[in-house]
Amino acid sequence: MRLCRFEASQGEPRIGWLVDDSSLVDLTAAGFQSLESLLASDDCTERLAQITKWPLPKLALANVRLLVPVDRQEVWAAGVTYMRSKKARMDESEFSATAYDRVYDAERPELFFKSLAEKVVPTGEPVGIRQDARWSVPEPELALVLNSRGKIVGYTIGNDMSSRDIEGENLLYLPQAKIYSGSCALGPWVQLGITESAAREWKIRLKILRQGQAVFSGETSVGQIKRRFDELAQFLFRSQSFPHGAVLLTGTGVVPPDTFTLQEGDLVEIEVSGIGLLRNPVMIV
Ligand code: DO4
Ligand code: MG
Repeated sequence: MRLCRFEASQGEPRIGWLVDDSSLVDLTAAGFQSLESLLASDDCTERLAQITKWPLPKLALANVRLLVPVDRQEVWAAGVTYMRSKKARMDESEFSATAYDRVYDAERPELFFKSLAEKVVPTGEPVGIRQDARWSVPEPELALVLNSRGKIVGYTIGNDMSSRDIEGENLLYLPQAKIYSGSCALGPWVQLGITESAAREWKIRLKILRQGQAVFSGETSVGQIKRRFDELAQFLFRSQSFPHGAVLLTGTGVVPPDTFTLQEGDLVEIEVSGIGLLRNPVMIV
């Protein structure tokens, strides 16, 4: 079951249930104003199964604009959860290599704040590369959608845009390397009702196009993530509450070669096999 936020003819954001690959049912007509309220209940899929028997308006996906699949949820991210990410980061910075090496094996994961909901970029809109960065990359990541009790209720696709030269210069610059305009994209929708073991079978694919030609493609499997999803979620909710729920990116396992940097006008495509495609052009911010 897939849920989205959408806008039809410049109106207020609405909640949609994708009934197939080309149409959605308008759940706002059934009284649902936010994804947050729908996802708040642990039995959300059963409730939806009841609601969707009602005669609700149906729209063509081609006639709506998809919005970010978050209302007020904070977005956080886990780091160094794949061996590939640990190696890339140890190569990127001799100065910080020990920190990455240690956190990969430590009990406590690396978790960092990534974005307020209102700053997240939806599919189709530009993600940013910093004008003061020399080495910028997308990070294709599976994102856990958590309700206010920390329960994983769904999954979406995330792009944790990063300035690797700024991060590599000094680990204390991590917030500047990770948080800036257009640095977080999420979408296109939330996939519900999937167990962790099913999600671990999914593939994550990254393709970067420049003037229509692929300049990088790579893939990984969600199963390569070192930590369990509930372990990551529990650490996020330790000593912190999220009254609106939260989204947690689970780290990257696809890293372009060190000679590669994004340019304005590139197109970033991230596909997660069980969810869909998140596609964003790149602009300098
Ligand atoms: O430690 C820096 C960030 C790591 C990260 O974003 C990742 O592994 O995906
Ligand atoms: Mg990342």
